[in-house]
Amino acid sequence: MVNFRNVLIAVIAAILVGLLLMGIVGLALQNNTPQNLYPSEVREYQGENLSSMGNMRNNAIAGTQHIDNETYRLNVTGLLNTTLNMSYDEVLSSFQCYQKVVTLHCVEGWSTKILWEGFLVQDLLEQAGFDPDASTVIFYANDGYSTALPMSYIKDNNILIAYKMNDVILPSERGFPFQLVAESQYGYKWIKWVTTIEVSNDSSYLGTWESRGYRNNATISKP
Ligand SMILES: Nc1nc2c(c(=O)[nH]1)N[C@H]1C(S)=C(S)[C@@H](COP(=O)(O)O)O[C@H]1N2
Ligand SMILES: [Mo]
Repeated sequence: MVNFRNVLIAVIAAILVGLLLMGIVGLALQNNTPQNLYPSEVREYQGENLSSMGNMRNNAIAGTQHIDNETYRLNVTGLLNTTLNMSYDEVLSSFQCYQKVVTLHCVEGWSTKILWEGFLVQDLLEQAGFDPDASTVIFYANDGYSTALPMSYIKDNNILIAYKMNDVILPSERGFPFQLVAESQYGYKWIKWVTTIEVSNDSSYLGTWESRGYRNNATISKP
């Protein structure tokens, strides 16, 4: 005769083992859930949805630059009263910072809408006593990349040089320590890993992509 007590124990044991297995499988599945690479980024600002940093491309000419904030210097040079040579911390503590939601459009056709935080390029130039008649501002980066923009564009549009995006300090792959937020200009003007800003009268200076055939005037035509 079947021992009712043994059957009951077997059934309970089977249920317990089943629950345990479901728990293990569940945990494994949970651990496989993709995590955001930038968990503290903001995705909404004043009612506007922002792009995620994790979805951005990176097709820099020489790959990601890894800049050490301890040894980094930002040089401001050219047609100025004094040249500036500032550490990362000096830049961060010397200028009023501003926030702006601006979309980057690459000529390849993709775009990304980000909350930027940084300093006015004009404030940096003012600190150095720039020649107000100079025509051009040339930017150079750690990977040998460069680009130039008219001084009037920099002055008239509150152009930022950013150290944060979506409330996160720029990661190396996104241009740490600074990326130019070249609002209304195609992505190749948004120079990353900026090391030098030069005030110049060479309005025919051509940057990296400009000298390879992309228009020096990279203004995005409104649809
Ligand atoms: N130093 C440097 N900055 C650069 C580039 C580069 O190759 N080197 N590529 C530019 C181009 S073509 C684009 S579209 C944007 C892309 O910025 P993102 O990689 O942060 O999205 O960076 C720009 N800034
Ligand atoms: Mo680009």
